[in-house]
Amino acid sequence: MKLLHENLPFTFGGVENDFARAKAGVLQVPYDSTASYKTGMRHGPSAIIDASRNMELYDIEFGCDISQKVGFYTYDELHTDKGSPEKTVKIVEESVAEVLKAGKLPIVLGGEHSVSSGAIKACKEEYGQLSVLQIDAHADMREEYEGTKYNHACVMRRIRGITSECVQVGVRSMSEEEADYINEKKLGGSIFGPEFDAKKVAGMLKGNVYITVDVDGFDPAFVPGVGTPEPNGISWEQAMELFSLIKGKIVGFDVVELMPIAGQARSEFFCAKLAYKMAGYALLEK
Ligand SMILES: [Mn+2]
Repeated sequence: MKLLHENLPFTFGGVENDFARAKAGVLQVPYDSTASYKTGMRHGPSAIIDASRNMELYDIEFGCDISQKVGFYTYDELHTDKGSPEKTVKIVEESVAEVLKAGKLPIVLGGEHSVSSGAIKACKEEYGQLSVLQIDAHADMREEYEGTKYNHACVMRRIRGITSECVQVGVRSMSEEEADYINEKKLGGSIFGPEFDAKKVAGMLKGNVYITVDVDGFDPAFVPGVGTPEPNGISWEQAMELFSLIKGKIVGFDVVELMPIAGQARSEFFCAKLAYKMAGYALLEK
């Protein structure tokens, strides 16, 4: 698989695409074929890139221009398989493996949530031990949905099959099947709603940490541009507090499920700054 692309029109942060210097590799996965309600997540990555070119690169909290210290390399959009979520997940896995092989922090911009399991599989292969933090309104613990195990509604079930070290926060919506499964497997202690104790959650995340952010985990007042918005949700401050407690342990992350709303930039700006800050927590605090 060849990922490099030297002449992208737009890059994350609008920064120069310097492959040798970059410590982070940005992958765009424009995919939304299993979306259950509204679609449009395929436009998420380009909307995040576009917003990121217009945000301030100096960060008050870090006291520096994160992009200068980290260096971002933006890859061309992945060619997903619209007819097969399974093949798309595999394409993401191979692409993230390549980013890891190049010694860079993988940053995956979705696209719908199903793509995250490919990224996590690649990180688990690379690191052996991997904890996963999921921010999401939904448990995503169905065994299968609409004929495929690779539906976005099943992604945490797939991820928990890759690593048992998972913590979910912001969860406030699930099916009866999922509730029964969680009770039966006694997983309730690792699944929290929008009110969670950041120190407790951080304490559960051992070793290498991958963070998968379905932005519907946040209150839709902050991020209205999602396919399946749920009332309530976590705040920006809660997320930043949690990331600051696990900084330096983050080995990869994704920001998924953005569904841009025409004429309103709030959601894509939120996602762009979120990914930018997360890269700072991952790479500037080693
Ligand atoms: Mn969700």
